[in-house]
Formats: sequence, structure tokens, C-alpha cells
Amino acid sequence: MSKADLIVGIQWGDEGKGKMVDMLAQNYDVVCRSQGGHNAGHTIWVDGVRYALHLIPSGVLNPKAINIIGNGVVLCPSSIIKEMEQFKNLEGRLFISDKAHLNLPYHALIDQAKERLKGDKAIGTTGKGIGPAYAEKISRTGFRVGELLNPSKLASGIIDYFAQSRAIFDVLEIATPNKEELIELLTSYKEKLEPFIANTTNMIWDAIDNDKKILLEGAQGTLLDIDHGTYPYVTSSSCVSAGACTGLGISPKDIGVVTGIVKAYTTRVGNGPFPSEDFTEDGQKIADIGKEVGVTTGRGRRCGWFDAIAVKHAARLNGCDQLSLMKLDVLDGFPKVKICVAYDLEGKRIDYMPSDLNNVKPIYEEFEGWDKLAGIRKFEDLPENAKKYINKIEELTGVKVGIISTSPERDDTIIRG
Ligand code: 2SA
Ligand code: MG
Repeated sequence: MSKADLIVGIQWGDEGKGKMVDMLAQNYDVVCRSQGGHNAGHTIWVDGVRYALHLIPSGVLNPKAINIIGNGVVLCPSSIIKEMEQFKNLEGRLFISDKAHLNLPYHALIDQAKERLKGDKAIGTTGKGIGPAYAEKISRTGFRVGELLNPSKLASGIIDYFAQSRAIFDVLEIATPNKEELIELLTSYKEKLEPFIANTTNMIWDAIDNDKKILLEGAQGTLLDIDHGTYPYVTSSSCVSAGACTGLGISPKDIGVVTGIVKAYTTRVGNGPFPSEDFTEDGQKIADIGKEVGVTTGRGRRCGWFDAIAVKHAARLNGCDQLSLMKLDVLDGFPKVKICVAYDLEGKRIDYMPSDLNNVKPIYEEFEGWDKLAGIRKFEDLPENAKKYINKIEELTGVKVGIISTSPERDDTIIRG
């Protein structure tokens, strides 16, 4: 029996999980996604070819690995079909849970209409229909991937749903789909996806029983988690490690090493509180050097300093065995770097994350910067100031920094024993 190792984002997403998962996927037999949808995104370069991944697990770039999209994901058929076109011979290497929920074109329309109606209170979603697809799952009015196998029955179900919800769709100005066109669309999805639809729960149990090496790939990040994030400025899935259990059908006892991925600073895309956001030219400099632009929507990311309070909280929620510190080189050349070591909550210093982050101000400690990290692959070779920065992160969060990334290159990674 094996245990499944897990990679989870510890901030507001975009921590650099892509680089870690791509590196690690080479050593795993099975790579799984358990939550989120095509709101996630990362780009991978292999032998000079660019691959954009949104729904397909990163193991797709390892020809020997099997990739599973679990029941906890919301699957947009048109998005995954387009993504699949980048690869050859996916049959037998990609499996989609028949219990995953469908994210259909009208979900994106609902998402975008609701955001428009919210005006300046908008969440800043990716507009991909993620919230509405999960909302229907929880309301028990959703449709599942397995239903694609019978397009005319599914089309009837969708048309009935539109009839029941007509008043709401009127407000959102969303028309009922034409039934013939809908059947045609769903049939085209079925033709492309049928070979990949499977009972993935049994598949992953078999992998565990047969001692396969399994990697669970998180999407988004802990502070965007529907329960534990900065609600309502969150995504609609369970981004924490526990979510991987429900999203794949495995028990907490099946989880092995949990690695929390953190950036050496903090970014956030979309609206909502962000205590250590830097509005000065330092924040802009981090955004420029770190190329902080969303992979899925092309939106600029807000930037700021490492928030040790938020990371300590997130690491505890996930049960992190280690942290993987990404993009440390982006801070190269800053004369001083800062870490948020505590919050000021209405004049009181606190060292924990309150349920509402809106009223806290960051309390910083400043550190001397360093010169250049690219190419460094051993902890001993890091500049003293970079070592001090990492040691401080360990001290403040209580978690070992086991992996350090010193450039986007796969090999520029320090793995500490
Ligand atoms: P949604 O679309 O309902 O999930 O949006 C709700 C909030 O979740 C945030 N969110 C993300 N934050 C960071 N990265 C994400 N993925 C893409 C990327 C985003 C992009 O890799 O860069 O390209 O813009 C992601 N997906 C969702 C979102 O910003 C809202 O705050
Ligand atoms: Mg991303």
C-alpha cells in the first residue's frame, strides 16, 4: 500500500506549484487533480515547446504517468477538449471521474452576469463559471460528467432546469439553449470525451493497493479555500489538503507527504483583503520582475511581502510537512526585504490570522537583501542574507523550508536533505 503525496498552495494561488509539480511528476506513476476547474492555469516549457495546462494534471508530460481528474473537479468539456489537442495518445493516460460535475457554457454566463451585477463588490472571478457550477452541485441541481454518455437525456434535464429557474435566468438575461443545438453540442463532447470517462475512485484505490507512487496536485491556494479563505473573496472549491480526500475519494490515512508551496513574497489576483500588499514602487518592481500576470485571464496580480502569519495559519490547515519556497530570486537586488511578522488589529499586536482579514495592518521586520541567486543549487552556496531570510520564515511559520527555487529553470532548485 502506498500513500499519496500532496502539493498544496499556501497563499492566494500562483505560488509556483506548476514548476514543482512538473519536476515531481517525472517520479510519479499517477498524478491527480481533486478540485477547481479551468480557472487554474500554468504554462510549461518542454524542449522549447509551450504547453498551457488548466484541467489536465501535469503528469501528462511524463509519458509513463496516468492522470486522473477526480470527482471534486468541475469540468468544462470545451476547455479540456482544446487542452487535449496539445497532446497525442492520451487514451489510457487520462481519466475523468464520471462523478465530476459539468461546467457548461451557461455557468460562465451566470458567473459573468453576477459579477457585473455586483459592481464594485465583484469578487474578481476568472469568469469561467466555477462558482455557479459548484453552487448547482451543492444545490443538487448540477449535471455530472457521466451524464454526457446520454446527450439527449442530459439535454432534456438541462432544458427542464432552465424552465424551473426561468425567473433567475430572466434577471441574468440568459436565454434557454435551443434543444437541438444543445444535443449537438453535448454529442460532440461525448464523441471526444467518452474514452476518458471512468470510475476513478476505484482506479485510485487500485493504485494505492498496488503501491504506485501517487501525486495530488492542488489548484488555487489555501487562502482562496471556500471554508478557510478570505470569504467571500475566495474560489468555490476546497483548496486545502483535506479537500483532496473528498475530491478523489481517498481517506485521510492515504495521504503521505504534504508540501506547501509558497512564494518568497505574496501575490493575489482578484479582489479581497491582502494585508501585506505593497502599493509603492517595490510592489510594482516585484510584479515586473516576477512577471506576475494571470495565466488564465491575463490579469495583473497584486504584489506584496511574505506574510508569515498567513503562511503559518495555512501550513497548519494543511498539515504541511515542509514548505517549498518559490521565486526567491525575484527578490534579488532589493537593498531591503520585508516579512510580515504580526498583525495590528485595532491597536493590538496579534500573531494569528483572525477570521476577518479586513481590519488588520501588517507589522514588518526588515532584512538586508542579497545579490543574485540564479544557478545556486546548494543551500550552503546561498548568500548569508538569503539564508537568514529563509531561517526567519522557518522560525515564524514553524515549518521546515525543504525546497528552494532559485530561478524558473527546473534544475535551479535546492532540495535540502
Ligand atoms: P473563480 O473564478 O470563481 O475561481 O474566482 C474566485 C477567486 O479565486 C481566484 N482564482 C485564482 N487566483 C489565482 N490564480 C488562479 N488561476 C489563474 C492563474 C488566474 C488567472 O493561474 O493565474 O489567470 O487570472 C485563480 N483562479 C481563481 C480569483 O482571482 C478570484 O479571486
Ligand atoms: Mg496559476
